[in-house]
Amino acid sequence: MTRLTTDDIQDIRFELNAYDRYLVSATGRSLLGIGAAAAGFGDVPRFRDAAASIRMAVVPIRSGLGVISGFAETVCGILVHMGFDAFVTGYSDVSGFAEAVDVGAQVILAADDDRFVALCPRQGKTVDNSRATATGFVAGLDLMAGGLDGKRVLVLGCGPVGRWVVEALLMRKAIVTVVDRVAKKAEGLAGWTRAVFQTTIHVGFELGQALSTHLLIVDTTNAAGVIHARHVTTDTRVAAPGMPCGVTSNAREKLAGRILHDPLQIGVAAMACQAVHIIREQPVSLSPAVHDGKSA
Ligand code: 2YG
Repeated sequence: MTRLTTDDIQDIRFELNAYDRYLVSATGRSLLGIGAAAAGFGDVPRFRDAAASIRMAVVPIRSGLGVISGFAETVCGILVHMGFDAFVTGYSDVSGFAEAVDVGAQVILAADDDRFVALCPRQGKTVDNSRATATGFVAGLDLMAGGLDGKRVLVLGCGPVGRWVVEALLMRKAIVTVVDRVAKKAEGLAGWTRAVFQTTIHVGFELGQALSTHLLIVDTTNAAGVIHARHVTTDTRVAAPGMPCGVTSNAREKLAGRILHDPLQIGVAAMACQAVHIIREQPVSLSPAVHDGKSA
């Protein structure tokens, strides 16, 4: 799990209109549209109305390595840009959670050193950034490629994001090959998909050969310089949620508008849209409130 730096994120919230223009040129949809697609919403305008009525709070967390300057403000800026009623709590940590609930936030976003989640307390549900990032980037690749059904897709990296990327690809009936620097991790992921989805994915053992034989690639690694210009053709499309970006600058130039990469935006957009989906599916928790261990 890569820890972002202030440098990685400090300009994001001021460049969201330009980023939307890029996303529309690459995928036909904006950040909201990609997030909505990741959460299974086809009709964006209807979704936008729902979004405006849902208040979201971002709570700075000081545990562990502490606050990343600009992190909460950037997450909030992405949500406001998408049309949500979002704010950063004045307090951090537990006081921030209490503040969020006191002002009626239905979704509370917070990150410590290990997890970045969107909480839906009234529904008793959480949305994890790793899984949302995976679904967001796969939705974007799907839009860039005009559908993934029956298409061969290469996934680099078999960590948490890689696993959820494979799940999202299999749900779109893609033909998946995974590669990881640690062969055992790739084999482990193949075993998991056989057990959970009764589906076989292919394990690639030679990175260069795998890159040269795939036009659709998802890079979830935290390595720089994995995808080079020699691996890129005019039909190659890359979704790269990994930080730092695994695509070299020459390869990015060659890819032109056929690459998706950002440190936070698509993942946050997918988290927010998934939270809206949870709230619309289940306006309030149906399970009886439990106090002192007894049902109320
Ligand atoms: O509240 C704060 O400012 C800090 N406690 C945030 C710490 C976030 C640490 N995690 C990361 O930097 C990334 N895993 C965030 C998600 C990146 C998605 N590609």
